[in-house]
Amino acid sequence: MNSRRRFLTLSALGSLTSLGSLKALAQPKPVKGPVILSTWNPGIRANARAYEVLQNGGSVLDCVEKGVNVIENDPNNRTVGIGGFPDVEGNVTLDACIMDQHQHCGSVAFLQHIKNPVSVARKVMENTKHVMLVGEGALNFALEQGFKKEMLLTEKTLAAWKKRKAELDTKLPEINVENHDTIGMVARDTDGNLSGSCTTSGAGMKLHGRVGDSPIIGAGLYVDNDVGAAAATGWGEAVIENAGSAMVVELMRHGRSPQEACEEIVNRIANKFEDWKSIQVGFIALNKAGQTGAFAIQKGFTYALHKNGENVGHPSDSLLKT
Ligand code: SD4
Repeated sequence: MNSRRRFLTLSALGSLTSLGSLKALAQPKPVKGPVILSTWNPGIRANARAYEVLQNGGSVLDCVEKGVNVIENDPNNRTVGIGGFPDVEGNVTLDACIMDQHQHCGSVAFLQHIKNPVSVARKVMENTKHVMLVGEGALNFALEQGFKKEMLLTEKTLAAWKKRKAELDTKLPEINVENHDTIGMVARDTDGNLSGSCTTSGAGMKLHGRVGDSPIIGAGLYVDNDVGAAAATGWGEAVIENAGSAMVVELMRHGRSPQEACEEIVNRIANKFEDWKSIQVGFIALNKAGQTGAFAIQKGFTYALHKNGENVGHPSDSLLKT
């Protein structure tokens, strides 16, 4: 090789190397170890259990199921599982879904009398060739699978429902206040595999038969093991209309950070939903590298993050600041 050609080859190699290292610098440094992210303050308790499941050798799918079971089993939580707020006719009807690292998912909607809908959703995923069961069919399936029929309406929620029902004649439901605390959880194990879950009693005082975003794959939850995972909370109709969680994951696929992806989809919903200032919608997102993000329309959304061995609740940033 003559010396000029040799010089050109070497400098080309040199610039390739520096471009390569620049690119490497721009990549997020992967977080080591498991990362568990969930919605709202009860997420802290759910994360703690989820982490314990992983530490005891459970899979990331076990972790997102058992983690949110803690909140489903808590009668004092008004928006999930037993003690969940009833619909306008006084029935507690639950929605939930779960999704694993192999793109498999299961879901139940409008399910009554079973306090762990997310576990029924997992059985739908694992023991049927379907993704989603609803209403009586979902209940019969749950009973066949060994779940126990229970009274989900507690004395406390019944009293609160009666009071709310009386007020409804004079006052419309306050969306932002009444529909909080659905738990969505997304997690990554030490090997980088992702799973997610979402469970709720849905919007308080909803019409009987109404199904929200939480059991809809792509709306309340989405997981793509090549990219990341996202979950939603808030006014489900706005989330469904915009395929919320699937869009957050899709934006991450195209290079957005989890935070940027959550912000972009909240902005999109605000641009498209006429009455956006009177609803709450929040997203959490996690990518393959273990980076996380959260964003909401209204102030007050919180999330719980278990990372680097610490489990901490955080306030989320929001579009409306007051
Ligand atoms: C729903 N998205 O049924 C649920 C409610 C919720 O926090 O997230 N509450 O529309």
